[in-house]
Amino acid sequence: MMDMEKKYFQPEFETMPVDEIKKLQDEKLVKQVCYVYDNVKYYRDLMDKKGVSPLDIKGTEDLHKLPFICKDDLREAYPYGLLATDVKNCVRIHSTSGTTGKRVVAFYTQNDVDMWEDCCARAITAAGGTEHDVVQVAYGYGLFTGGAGIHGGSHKAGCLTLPMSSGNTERQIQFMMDLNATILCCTPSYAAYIGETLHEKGFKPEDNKLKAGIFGAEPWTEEMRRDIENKLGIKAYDIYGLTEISGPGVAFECEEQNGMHINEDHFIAEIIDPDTGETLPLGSKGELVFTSLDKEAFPLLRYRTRDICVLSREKCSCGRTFVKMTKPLGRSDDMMIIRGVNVFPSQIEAVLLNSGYAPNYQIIVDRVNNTDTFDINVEMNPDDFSDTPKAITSKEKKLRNAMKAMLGINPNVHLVSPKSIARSEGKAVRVIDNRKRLGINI
Ligand code: DLL
Repeated sequence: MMDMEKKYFQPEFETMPVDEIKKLQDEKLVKQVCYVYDNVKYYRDLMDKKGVSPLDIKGTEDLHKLPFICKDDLREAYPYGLLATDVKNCVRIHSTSGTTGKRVVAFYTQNDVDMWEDCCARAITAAGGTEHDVVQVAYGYGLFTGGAGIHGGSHKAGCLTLPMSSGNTERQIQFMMDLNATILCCTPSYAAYIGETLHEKGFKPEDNKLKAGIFGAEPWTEEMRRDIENKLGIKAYDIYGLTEISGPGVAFECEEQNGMHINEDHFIAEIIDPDTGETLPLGSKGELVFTSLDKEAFPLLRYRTRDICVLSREKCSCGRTFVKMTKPLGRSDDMMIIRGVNVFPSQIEAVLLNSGYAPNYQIIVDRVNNTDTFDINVEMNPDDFSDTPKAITSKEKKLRNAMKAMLGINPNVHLVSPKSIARSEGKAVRVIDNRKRLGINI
């Protein structure tokens, strides 16, 4: 039986009546807009250009008057242009990939970290995490928000935290078994891989002490959920988030396992038509847009996530009143998530151009044994055509290292004959994502 006191991490917010949430959002929004206008020149210019003054924003119904902000703005303002406080007040930076190579950097004050960790603690508590639990954090630690966010949330939820980071599956399994991990947190594909390795080693689901998993950072299907649940003998919960807004925990699943509650006391969610920018009513499928309500270092108003989903305010049996989002159902841009890492074709193009290649390339992604495969075919320069196989291999290696430096993951690079990649009369087919056959919404 779940300890009732521990059903929610912050019940005063998580179960707040909907009209009170709205009131809280109204009040916080007015303050946040003034704060942003006063402290961020980039926003002041955007708002002035749109003819909106902070005085026009009296509550959430005025949200639509504010301009959008998107990844390109973050790139333009890199690195300090959207910072709303002095760097000396910041205690942390995290980062994710941007559209053309420049990474997005997000800053946090101590209050921002606290708020973010509270969100992650809510997710861990919703998955049954208490002081009796051992949380194995197998998300990457470092610039990626996965490790740090869940780690902080696990501390706050009072769990014993195992900061494994990702990789080294042998060690993951040894610690999982020896230290009686009860909650596993990692990307769903890594969870499936761990499950498979356990199975290959002859372990049965009942041999481990795991009871739950909190998996996110990349798209996964219901089939994958059942597979992971069966292999590990656990209940698998989805978790959503993005670096720009804080990291994991912007939204999290409860015991219903049917959509993720958005932490509405800290973020307002909207759904817009990705083509027109028009705000769509609840229940419509469209692009998810977030407005932060109390961030100090890196507040974003109407940030376009490019994730396509649907919001619903149907009463949830868990008692939480926060609006729910479906899993992302696709993207309105060309970002791919490969082995949990965000990859844009434009980054690959930038590496090719910097390395002296023409941008004639094709990316082929697939998932084999629960692991993403990542191949890039690149047309060699006509002069290189007569190179020895050894020289070509060495060029491929050089290009692969440059890709790794840009993307953070290693693709297989294949130099192919000049003019061998099909030319297209319309939009070039740069990406062949065979994971779609598995039903994954890339
Ligand atoms: O992936 C934060 C995170 C870490 C979330 C750990 C959950 C767990 P970014 O690297 O900035 O942040 O990537 C954000 O990843 O816009 C979505 O497209 C995708 N994404 C995140 N969570 C999910 C999920 C982290 N549960 C981008 N399902 C987002 C599908 C997800 N896609």
